[in-house]
Amino acid sequence: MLCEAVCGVTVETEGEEILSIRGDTDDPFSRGHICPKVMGLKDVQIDPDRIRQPQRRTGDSWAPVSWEAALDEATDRFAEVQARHGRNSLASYIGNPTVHSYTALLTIALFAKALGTHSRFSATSVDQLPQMLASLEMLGHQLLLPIPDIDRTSFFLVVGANPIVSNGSIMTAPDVGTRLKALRARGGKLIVVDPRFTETAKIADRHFFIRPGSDAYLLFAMLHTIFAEKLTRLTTLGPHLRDLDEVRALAQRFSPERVAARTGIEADAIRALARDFAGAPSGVCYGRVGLCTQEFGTLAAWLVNVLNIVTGNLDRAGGAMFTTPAVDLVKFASKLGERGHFGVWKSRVRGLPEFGGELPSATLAEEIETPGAGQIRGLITFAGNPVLSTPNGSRLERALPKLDFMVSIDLYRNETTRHANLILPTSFGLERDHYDIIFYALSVKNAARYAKPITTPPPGVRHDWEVLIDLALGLHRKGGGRRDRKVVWSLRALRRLGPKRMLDLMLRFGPHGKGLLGGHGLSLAGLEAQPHGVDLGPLVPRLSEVIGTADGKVALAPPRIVSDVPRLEGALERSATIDGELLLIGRRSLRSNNSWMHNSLRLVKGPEGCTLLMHPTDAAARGFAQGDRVRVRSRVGEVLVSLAVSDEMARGVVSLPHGWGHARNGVSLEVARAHAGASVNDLTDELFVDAASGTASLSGVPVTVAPASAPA
Ligand SMILES: Nc1nc2c(c(=O)[nH]1)N[C@H]1C(S)=C(S)[C@@H](COP(=O)(O)OP(=O)(O)OC[C@H]3O[C@@H](n4cnc5c(=O)[nH]c(N)nc54)[C@H](O)[C@@H]3O)O[C@H]1N2
Ligand SMILES: Nc1nc2c(c(=O)[nH]1)N[C@H]1C(S)=C(S)[C@@H](COP(=O)(O)OP(=O)(O)OC[C@H]3O[C@@H](n4cnc5c(=O)[nH]c(N)nc54)[C@H](O)[C@@H]3O)O[C@H]1N2
Ligand SMILES: [Mo]
Repeated sequence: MLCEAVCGVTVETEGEEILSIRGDTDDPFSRGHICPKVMGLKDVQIDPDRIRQPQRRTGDSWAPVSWEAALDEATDRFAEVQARHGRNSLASYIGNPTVHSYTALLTIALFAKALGTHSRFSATSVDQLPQMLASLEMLGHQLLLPIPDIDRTSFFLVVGANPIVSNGSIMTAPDVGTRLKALRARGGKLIVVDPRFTETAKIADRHFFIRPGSDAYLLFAMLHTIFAEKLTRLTTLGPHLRDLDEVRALAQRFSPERVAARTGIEADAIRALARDFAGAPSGVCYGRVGLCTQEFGTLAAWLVNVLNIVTGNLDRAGGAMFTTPAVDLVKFASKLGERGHFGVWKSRVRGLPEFGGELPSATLAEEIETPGAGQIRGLITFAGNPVLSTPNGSRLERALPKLDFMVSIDLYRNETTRHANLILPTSFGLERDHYDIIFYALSVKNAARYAKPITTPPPGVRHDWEVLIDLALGLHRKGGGRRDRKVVWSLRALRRLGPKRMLDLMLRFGPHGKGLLGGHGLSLAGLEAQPHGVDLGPLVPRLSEVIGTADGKVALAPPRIVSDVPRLEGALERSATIDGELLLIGRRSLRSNNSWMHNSLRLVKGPEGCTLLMHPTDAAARGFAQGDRVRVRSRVGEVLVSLAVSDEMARGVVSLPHGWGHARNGVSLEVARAHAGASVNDLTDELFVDAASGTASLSGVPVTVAPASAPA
């Protein structure tokens, strides 16, 4: 409900009161595991600052308003914006918690179609976009994401992910710590490549510090070695690969010697790592946020796949596999002809490519600020906080007041939603039924579980899907949005029948389903009868059944990705920093969830969460001591934070977590304001993107660090 690990919980209630939340020991997948974040389920639900009735802003003051009046005003104003300035002048930003609500997910695509705008943004372009793009270009479907088979692998190479804290991402793996310990107990190896000696690195066999943003060089050099030493293992996949020679030729240009200085990893170590990986009985390379949100994120995500493929590890046990989920989104979308698209149109101001109909969030502020046809004048945010989560959030914060009208569908009046004219509040967590449609599709085992609502939503809120549909249909009635009868018909049908019926159909017609008439297999009623969830077995090879490329082959060197290799090569000799600069990266904490759990006292109390980590040598060179207040500056801005000196950090690299910075005006989060911290995205740069995809380069931002007393 708020985490990718889908851990089962047992909730004890008395009436509407939640007495306790514990790990469900009968859940076959999560086996009773939970983490501190689980208490967010209760704390957010009962939070006095939570919005429980629509709110309307006049100037700086807020007043409750009825749903009817709110929806009427919102659709009036947005229809007017679109009538005057064209459909693209209305924008939407869809945030991360959307993926935790199956009802929102089943509605959001129709909602987007109904708005009929090209000005769509989401958290994807500050997150996994490069992985989706690599899948689209290589495998023919943006959702066909390879998942590490960690329960059976003998070599797990983790590059730019920290599953011990994040609980695993695009790798649904509840209790991942126990799974990684089991890997080592059976003689397997866990290797971590990260500019910080992370919590995951601490339980690994080996950790390599890497210079931020240089993963594509490392991966290329590993491939260089594998090709040069003839360590490829093409197995049964061989005949189904395209462009192997082209990849070999590209890898030839990146010898371990050539990339050693740039990556900070010695040539011999790179060679040894390549040999160990290729020589392991099975192995899988896995990258996540640190790999994606960097200057060469698309190349790095592509090379991770290439490495798994040429070592014979794609689509086989212990390698990178494809989940066979009970709700098979890849198959459903393929049937509808929706495999994804890329670069079909470009952003108006900077010309960055759309992906799956969305533009990079790094362009949102400039699209609001820059006059001309298509300038954004209306905005709907849904479960998102882009002021804290997208690069140069301060610029976006300055741009939002320039909008003609803004609506936020959210639980809180926070750094973003406080700029809205209307906030429309939704139900949350235990107040609604739940099925992890996305995370069971990215899971290290095939599994499924459906949960009924446990408590009743406050009377003044509505379910997220109801709000989305009512906005879309209202807009349509007033002449806004796209004139598409099929979409309107579908929205009406969904409003009448509800997403639960749709989920049932998707389960019945999924790979484990029972169909319409009966027989064995899953249906919603069947899942309801098994509240602890069902184990649907280990991952099985299935690439040939789901691959979406025209010729059914895996494209190893997709032109739209390899055309970015010259940029990578061109940057090899260039230093990322000038004298005195450090490279900034992020980090996550077990007691925090992006930007929206800092209002839970039990999660934020204790040691300060938002500190700048710095290596002792770098601190000494600047005369800093533990706990000093420091001023961190980048091209776009500066923040004041406390310093934590730590040899966890690579030299020349500093780390600041994201999601903080709650001291802004107008924010109604009492606890979070008292533990405000500063926003790392006041330092990240909206112009620093992975040029291939437009994904924000949140990692590897050059900064200087001075004493707080230094002039601002
Ligand atoms: N407790 C908690 N759990 C969460 C979240 C949360 O906020 N809190 N957020 C959830 C979300 S939305 C997501 S997407 C996932 C993310 O899941 P992960 O990707 O596993 O989480 P991160 O902690 O961001 O891990 C990224 C790692 O990349 C490293 N890194 C940074 N730059 C580079 C680089 O250039 N190269 C390499 N090799 N490494 C680099 C960082 O030091 C960090 O250790 O976590 C989810 N789980
Ligand atoms: N520098 C830096 N920036 C990052 C990252 C990083 O590692 N470093 N990580 C990036 C990643 S991976 C992600 S996913 C993004 C997240 O970016 P966003 O999705 O923009 O931000 P969140 O902090 O997840 O904010 C979620 C919002 O949804 C609301 N909300 C929670 N539950 C519900 C619900 O059920 N319904 C509704 N309607 N609203 C709800 C919360 O109140 C909050 O306002 O941040 C990105 N930004
Ligand atoms: Mo994310």
